[in-house]
Amino acid sequence: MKGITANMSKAEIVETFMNWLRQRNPGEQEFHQAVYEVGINVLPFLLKHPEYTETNIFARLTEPDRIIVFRVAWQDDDGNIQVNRGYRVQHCNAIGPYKGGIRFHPSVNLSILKFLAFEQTFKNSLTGLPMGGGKGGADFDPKGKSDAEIMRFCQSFMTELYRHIGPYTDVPAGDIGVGAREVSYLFGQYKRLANQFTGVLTGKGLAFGGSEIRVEATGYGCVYMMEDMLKHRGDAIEGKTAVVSGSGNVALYAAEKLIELGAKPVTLSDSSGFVFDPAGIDSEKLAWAKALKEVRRGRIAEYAEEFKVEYHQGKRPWNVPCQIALPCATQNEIEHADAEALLSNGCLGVAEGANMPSTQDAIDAFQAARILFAPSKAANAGGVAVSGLEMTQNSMRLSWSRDELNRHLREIMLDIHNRCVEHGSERDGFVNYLKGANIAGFIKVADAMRAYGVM
Ligand code: NDP
Ligand code: 2IT
Repeated sequence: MKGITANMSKAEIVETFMNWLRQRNPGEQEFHQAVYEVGINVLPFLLKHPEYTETNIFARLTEPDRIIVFRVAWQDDDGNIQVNRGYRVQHCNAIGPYKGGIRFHPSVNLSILKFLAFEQTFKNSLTGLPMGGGKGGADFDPKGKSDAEIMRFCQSFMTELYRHIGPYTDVPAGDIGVGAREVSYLFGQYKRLANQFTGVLTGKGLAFGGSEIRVEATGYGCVYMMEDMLKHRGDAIEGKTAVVSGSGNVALYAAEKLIELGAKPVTLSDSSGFVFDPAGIDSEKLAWAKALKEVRRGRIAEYAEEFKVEYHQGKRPWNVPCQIALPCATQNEIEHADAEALLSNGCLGVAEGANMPSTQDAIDAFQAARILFAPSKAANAGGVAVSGLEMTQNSMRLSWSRDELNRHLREIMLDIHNRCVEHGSERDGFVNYLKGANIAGFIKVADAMRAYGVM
């Protein structure tokens, strides 16, 4: 890359690259953060691999293949016409069709979707399945909307998006604010416009091409990753106290798997606060929490009222003592002071269920303390992995059993763990899972890009 010379230190190389990136993408802080998190490992690796440097692959990978931005107009229940902005970032299809979720949240902007699509490309590569990276969404707030409003919004959103996606082009799925209900409305509208019943979205209902285990996959996969990291250190997940943030799709099924494996989740949260249940969230209480969040769409504060436990309004759960922490809500929810609090309370490991939940200085603190740290592109890859298996089943026009899919998910997570160990082990035996995931994810995409020539 221009400006980078062989005699530069690693820090100078990363800084030179980041200056170039920041100038090209002004104000896109989350995107800068995500590229830095990969660049600190991949840029030094490139020095030893001129085949990638000569072809300028990392710089090319920071430029999405294309970005689609569109108006989404819809009518609310009072008859008012509302307008939102819709996006699809088609980041890289070097190893398969663009694949990644759709997020509906008022904070959605181009920086957030570019960071998510960039991350998705490496995550999908790590799964070993043939999927490229993409992400989409809208600055639409589903909170407080009626089912009819959600339906009209989804139909309007898909009316533009449908011409840009397809089972061999781009296969969206859910993310924050997009669950089974929204995927169903989106798929229904796609099917109607395209007059085709194809595997164009994943996370579909089981009655119309969905896959067993997809709902559970991200949360389960995250706990499997923690289990494998602990095993690799000669430890076990059984008996560990776990702090979980979020109370959505990822958090609820992470808690479910923790309980099943004999660990004790003690917190859940939402954007209003967190509940602390020192006795542990057991299966019965979790079933209640699932009904609260998935059916009644209530707030987590109600859990505290129901089970007479503490509710901490406006706070995140990282000051609660635990051995393992699973951030499963959103980006940058663990800041440096939170990381310090976790460490001083004896936390042994963090597995990121959410995408980029730890800030860079929080990651630095975890790594300096040599605790187990699984970055999101490895720890939450189970969701998209089962999405990949949903695509496979749709192509084959058959459905696999729950046991078979859980077995596949378990194997894929172990394989990701082992590839992190392969590429991230340091001389003293410490495994830098972030470095391992970044390099393993990068190599496959980079090799495909080199093979295609300049494009
Ligand atoms: P959901 O919409 O089901 O749940 C999101 C949860 O996070 C809710 O409890 C929500 O609280 C909370 N949350 C969202 N935004 C914020 C915020 N700004 N501050 C505090 N809390 C917040 O989403 P998912 O569970 O699907 O996604 C959670 C994370 O996991 C995201 O980072 C997503 O990208 C990632 N992920 C999801 C996958 C999937 O398969 N669904 C796969 C891989 C990663 P509230 O209701 O108050 O907004
Ligand atoms: O961040 C993610 O990996 C997801 N939201 C899931 C993507 C997918 O296509 O299943």
